[in-house]
Amino acid sequence: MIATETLPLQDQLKIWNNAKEFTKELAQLMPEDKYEFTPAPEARSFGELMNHLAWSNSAMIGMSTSGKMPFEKPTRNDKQTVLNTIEDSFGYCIRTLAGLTPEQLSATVQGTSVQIFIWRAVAHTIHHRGQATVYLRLNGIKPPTYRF
Ligand code: NI
Repeated sequence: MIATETLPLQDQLKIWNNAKEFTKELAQLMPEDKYEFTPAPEARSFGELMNHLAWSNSAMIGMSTSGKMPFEKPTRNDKQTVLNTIEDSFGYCIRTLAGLTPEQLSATVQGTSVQIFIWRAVAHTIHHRGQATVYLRLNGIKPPTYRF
């Protein structure tokens, strides 16, 4: 194993907790009857987008830390399902990361460090949440100001 510098776990958990709350806030702002809204026919609906954003985190963190995906991909994209996915998936990631030892945090899985998987999950979240803010704007809803 190669010892590497990592961002302190407490700082990483702050980022994840903030991401969970911010994502939940966006999901709450979209009215239930707009969860089917899509800006282009080939793009995901708002519900699909938010489910994809949230569920992917548990898949990436689960695969890199235990080789397993902890949850099935959600099959419904209604508001309550999305809110549950956010709660379950981010909650899983926060609990899992909080329980990792420094050795596990700097481990390498199939040639890629766990830290890289974590960065990918955070970058993926920001990527899709940025899209979600435009979905809100297109429905006349002011998204919350970005925070970190
Ligand atoms: Ni994606």
